[in-house]
Amino acid sequence: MKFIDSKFVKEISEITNNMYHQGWDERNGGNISYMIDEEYVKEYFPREDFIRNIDLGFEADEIVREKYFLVTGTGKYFKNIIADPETNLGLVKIAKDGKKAHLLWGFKDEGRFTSEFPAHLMSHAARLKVNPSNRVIMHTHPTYTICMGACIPVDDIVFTRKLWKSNTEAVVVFPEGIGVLPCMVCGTNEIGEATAKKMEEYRLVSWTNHGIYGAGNTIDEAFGLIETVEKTAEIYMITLGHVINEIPDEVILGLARLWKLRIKPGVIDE
Ligand code: 2HA
Ligand code: ZN
Repeated sequence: MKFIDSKFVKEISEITNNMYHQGWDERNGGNISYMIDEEYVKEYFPREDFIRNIDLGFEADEIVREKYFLVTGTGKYFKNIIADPETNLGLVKIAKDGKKAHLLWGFKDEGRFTSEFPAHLMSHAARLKVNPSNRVIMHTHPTYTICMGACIPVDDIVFTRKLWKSNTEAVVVFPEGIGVLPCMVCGTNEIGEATAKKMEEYRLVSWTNHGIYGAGNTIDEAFGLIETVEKTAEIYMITLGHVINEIPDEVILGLARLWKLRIKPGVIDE
């Protein structure tokens, strides 16, 4: 079987098409990286003939060296991936020295990975250290999440509390809360490092005035986290200034008891 027909390419093609249709990924907005275990890569590329090397522009953490990532291309549009994955996606192996990536498949038009690949690799490294099963880092521009970030202080506890108080699903889906970064220049190592630092604690990081990062063991987990934040942010923004029935703290604590959740301390008074 060819790699283009693999479940990995299919999953990314389908989810990016879905995300585009949610209205989250205008133009070249958004990027995804999916770590693929060696045993699967070897099924498709037993000889590992590299097409070319691509500089990373930073030194990747040891935990992601010699690991394989299927990643979206820079300047590429989510809406176009499903029709032409081999141009819009690339499969790379991070070199042993951590400074470059070997291209195994894709980026057919001489392209390279997303400008946010530093943030992705640093986030993968941070998540893998707390959860060795993490495989996916997903970045996108969901409208209401960006609106909400613009309307509230840049603070993990405030954002988490407002989400938990607006939709009973929120605390159940992300009991650890959400990390928040101020507006920063994207595509840099600095925003990558700041994102990765938050990823030590959270699977979700909001980039104020820009979008969101989600992490997960699967595409479904990362997407599910982001869509729950976005749905909740939509509820928050539509009801902003009108709310009478906010979710009481006791209900949030009751949900935590029912689902045996370890919720982030300091968000709800106990
Ligand atoms: O890849 O979303 O953050 C385009 C972006 C940059
Ligand atoms: Zn972005």
